Amino acid sequence: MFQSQYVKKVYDDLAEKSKGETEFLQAALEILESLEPYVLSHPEIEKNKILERFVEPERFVQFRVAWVDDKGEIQINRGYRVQYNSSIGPYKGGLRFHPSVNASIIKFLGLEQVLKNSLTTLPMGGGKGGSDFDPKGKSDHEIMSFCQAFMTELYRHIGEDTDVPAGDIGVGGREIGYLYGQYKRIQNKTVGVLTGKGIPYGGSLARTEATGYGLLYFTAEALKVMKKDTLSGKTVVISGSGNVAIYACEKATQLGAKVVALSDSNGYIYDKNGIQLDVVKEIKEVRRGRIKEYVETISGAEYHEGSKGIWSIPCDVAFPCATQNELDLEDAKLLVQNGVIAVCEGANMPSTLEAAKYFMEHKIIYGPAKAANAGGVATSGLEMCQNSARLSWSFEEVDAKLKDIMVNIFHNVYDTAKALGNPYDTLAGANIAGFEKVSKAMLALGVY
Ligand code: NDP
Ligand code: 2IT
Repeated sequence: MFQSQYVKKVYDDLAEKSKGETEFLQAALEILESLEPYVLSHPEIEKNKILERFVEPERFVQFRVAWVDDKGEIQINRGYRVQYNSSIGPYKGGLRFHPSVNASIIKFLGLEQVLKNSLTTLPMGGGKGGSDFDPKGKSDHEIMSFCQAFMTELYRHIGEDTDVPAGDIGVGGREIGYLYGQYKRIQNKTVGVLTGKGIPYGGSLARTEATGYGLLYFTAEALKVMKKDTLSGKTVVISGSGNVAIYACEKATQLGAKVVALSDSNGYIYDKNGIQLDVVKEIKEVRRGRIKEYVETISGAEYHEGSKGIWSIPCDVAFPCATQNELDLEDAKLLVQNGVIAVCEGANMPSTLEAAKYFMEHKIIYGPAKAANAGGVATSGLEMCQNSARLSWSFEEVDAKLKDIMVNIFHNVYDTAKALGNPYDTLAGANIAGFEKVSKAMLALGVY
């Protein structure tokens, strides 16, 4: 598995200390394995124990969130913030509200975020946070009560030059509004301490669209360079139907592809004529409904129970945009057998390591999450710039910068993979390209 005794020991020690943290160890293994060539050719990494420090978060906060529901009953949830690495800038990364959230998931997301943020080329360190709070079925008032209680603890750990959270699963514009409102009331300061804010109070145009659009800009560049091809006329499958999936679908359609499927955690819809996104937006963004409601409006569309079945639909390009480990080796084999040419990740770690390796071995264009979905955090970085300058840029200006960043990320990843001898090993390309800057900064900053 490992060629370097040093890297093996770092992983083994981490595994010993992190028993039961499966997602965290999965991400750490994927990263450490692919960093080996870099570590072997840079002896200063081992000498200065950079890897041991890199896998250990600078700070991990867990806190109680007590709030009162609409029935007057007290509810208690767990809140988290991991401040993983600040060597290249303030901690930056989303907040996830989902019942599955635990320390392992927050740490895997935080570790990935460190390398992702480095790849954007903007000065942002890595962090992540969230809660096991389940927003599903909660009233607007309950969402607000929870967000206020959450921020009443979180505010002391964050700041516009310290740590800047944003959204992730279960945290969109509504939640960011309530969180930001509470921060402002406590601190009496109007600063860019959160991103993904609404446009009237300091948000950036194109942040809502950024992760999905960025994913498509990355994929279009990869198709152009690696296969001399375009998205025009391609059949596309996208899992999920949240923020990332919706705007991936929008940009894919604009680029001439036909998106035939979307999903949620209950099941998936198949529309052979191409998904009508206005109907999906009405269901998901306005009514906060379920994806199966699509077939009530669109005749001829099908709904299938169970979200995994989506990978059995033949397609040219697949975009997993729901959650971690939603695509395993069996799904990867099915996609390849059905002729997929590119799989680019909108979600974080949606493919298991076996699935990712299978794609790369079969010369499928594989866009690893930390590269392909970096458009969201990159545009968060642009929101921070605008807040600091007390300016707001036009949609076109932000979108053009986003596109530049995504094209640049692809080339950085691809060139690094080529230099390693395998242009399809984008996983190593992304990990090494992201790690190089972080490790150089850590070396320069002295022992900490
Ligand atoms: P949303 O909350 O807007 O949407 C999440 C979608 O994924 C929903 O369709 C949801 O279905 C589905 N989903 C969530 N959990 C599961 C699960 N356990 N099994 C199956 N489906 C599930 O979140 P986002 O669109 O923002 O996030 C999606 C992914 O993209 C996440 O991995 C996130 O980390 C990643 N990401 C998000 C960025 C952003 O800017 N928002 C940036 C970069 C990455 P259901 O409604 O049934 O729960
Ligand atoms: O996973 C991610 O990159 C995000 N959820 C976005 C983080 C951000 O700070 O915009």
